[in-house]
Amino acid sequence: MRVPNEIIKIANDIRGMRIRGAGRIARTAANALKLASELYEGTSVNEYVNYMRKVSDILLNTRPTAVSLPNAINFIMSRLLRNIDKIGDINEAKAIVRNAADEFIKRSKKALELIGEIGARRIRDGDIILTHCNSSAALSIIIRAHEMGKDIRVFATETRPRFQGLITVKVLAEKGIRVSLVPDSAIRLIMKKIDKVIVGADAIAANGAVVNKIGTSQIALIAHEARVRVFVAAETYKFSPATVIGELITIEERSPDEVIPKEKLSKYVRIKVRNPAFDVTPPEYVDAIITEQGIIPPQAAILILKEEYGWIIKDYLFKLSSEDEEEVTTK
Ligand code: RUB
Repeated sequence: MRVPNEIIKIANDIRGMRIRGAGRIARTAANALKLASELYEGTSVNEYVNYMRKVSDILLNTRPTAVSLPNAINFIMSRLLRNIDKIGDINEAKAIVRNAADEFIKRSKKALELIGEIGARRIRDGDIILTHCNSSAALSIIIRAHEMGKDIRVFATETRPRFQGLITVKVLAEKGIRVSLVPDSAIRLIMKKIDKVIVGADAIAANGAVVNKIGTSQIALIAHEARVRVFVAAETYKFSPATVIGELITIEERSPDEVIPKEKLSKYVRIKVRNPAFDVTPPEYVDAIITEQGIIPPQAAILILKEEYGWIIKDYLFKLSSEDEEEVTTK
């Protein structure tokens, strides 16, 4: 069966950033799998599995950096594939996908709430916080601290070239939080005022390195210089199991049009415009990662990975060792 237009539209919305932010991308993908499953009209379980794999690939090919996307898809598809021998008919297969998608979305929303609760306890009355881009996990902490009655002030960067900082300031101002918008380039000047940096994450590697919106690593470096603490708010489904075996997280390179519109660029010759969308902050520049399971030092990322994704990691290691065997026998 061909992939329905509704799914192609969702994939295009993620690619075009009409749906954005790692957590939201993950929940949207879970919903898309559920919708695709409901729209499937055939009766063969095998064909259904192939169709669901195709839908998964289309969703996976939208944005490469947010690890929440493959983690959400794996959460659902692994439940289907693990039970494949026991599935009697198509309705049973569809029920597995529906329940897994609902469970993922429910857990994801609960995680955001818990991160808010846990993180807000780290905020002191009078704190001045700096945030970058637009992260629902980081906002959950800031908003919860405000709800607890703490008197806080926030600086938010514009976050060029897509200006997600404008969403952040709007949300915070609507909550009644005092907030100032600053250009990305003003960070070193204003860092003197800041008590804590709180940002989100698209991916966290096994060594605790944090991948987030371009500019995050500069902010962390400047914070380090000024002895300001850097907190990363991230659900456990932002942790990347593939990094345990040394895979790198792909940094998305987006269209140059986002930096300078085509008509303007044509006035300049022999210029290449680059637009990397994310960067990597080394663990040394991160003080703590706030997850729904508690606060961990970045160096403990591997423990979260072992607990949450031990089964995937075992799978990777098994594949690697069978590749080794193949190499030996073909030599
Ligand atoms: C968004 C971004 C956010 C993380 C975390 O990038 O870098 O900080 O995705 O967000 P983009 P959340 O706008 O390119 O998607 O905490 O909402 O998951």
